[in-house]
Amino acid sequence: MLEAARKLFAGPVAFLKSAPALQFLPDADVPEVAFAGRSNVGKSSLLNALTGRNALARTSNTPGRTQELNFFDVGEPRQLRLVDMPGYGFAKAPPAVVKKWRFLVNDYLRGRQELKRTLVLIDARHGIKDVDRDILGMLDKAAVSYRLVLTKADKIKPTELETVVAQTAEEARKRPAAHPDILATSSEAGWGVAELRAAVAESIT
Ligand SMILES: Nc1nc2c(ncn2[C@@H]2O[C@H](COP(=O)(O)OP(=O)(O)OP(=O)(O)O)[C@@H](O)[C@H]2O)c(=O)[nH]1
Ligand SMILES: [Mg+2]
Repeated sequence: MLEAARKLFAGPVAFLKSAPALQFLPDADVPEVAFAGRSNVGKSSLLNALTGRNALARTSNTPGRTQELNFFDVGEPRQLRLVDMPGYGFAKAPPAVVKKWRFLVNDYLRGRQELKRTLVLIDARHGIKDVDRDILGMLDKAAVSYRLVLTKADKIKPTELETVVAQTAEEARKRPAAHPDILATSSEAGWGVAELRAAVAESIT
């Protein structure tokens, strides 16, 4: 699977379009894998690391960088579409904006036929928070298959990482739509990126 995954991401990756609302979604004609998670957790950075392109998805120190659903096509002929999404739980944005993002993300996640897997990113420094549980509960209820991915693993000690992986796995086991295995990643250090590619390749085959 690692080799198949390497091949999948060795080909071209191209930005397709941004959808600020559901009526702008592209035709659902390719399997999709979406990146969800709190603002600033590292969704856009991990998408870049996964595709090996530094500046494909825009990243920023300031939470709330990604404001639309951004679609990226992978492979020639294209085999996969990655979806970078706005973050949730961003308290500083105006309430109307937060609400708009939440509806956009939730409606997309619940209603998309071609969505094969959602990657729910969790900051390894904090573990699963109540704002994360809200979205996990929504995914469980809608039976949308997802996988928990820890980000920014370079920011904590290996022993701390072990603890948060174990705690996250324990919670994942109790959630019906969650994949039981937890991936620990660092976009900065490149950790877990090959494994994540394999997980993505596996979810579309
Ligand atoms: N140390 C470290 N920093 C990271 C890592 N991943 C992301 N960051 C930093 O975290 C910040 C947020 O990253 P983004 O990828 O923009 O986060 P996002 O989840 O897309 O954020 P929104 O689009 O605002 O929801 C940036 O300053 C990144 O450089 C990582 O693995 N390690
Ligand atoms: Mg982003």
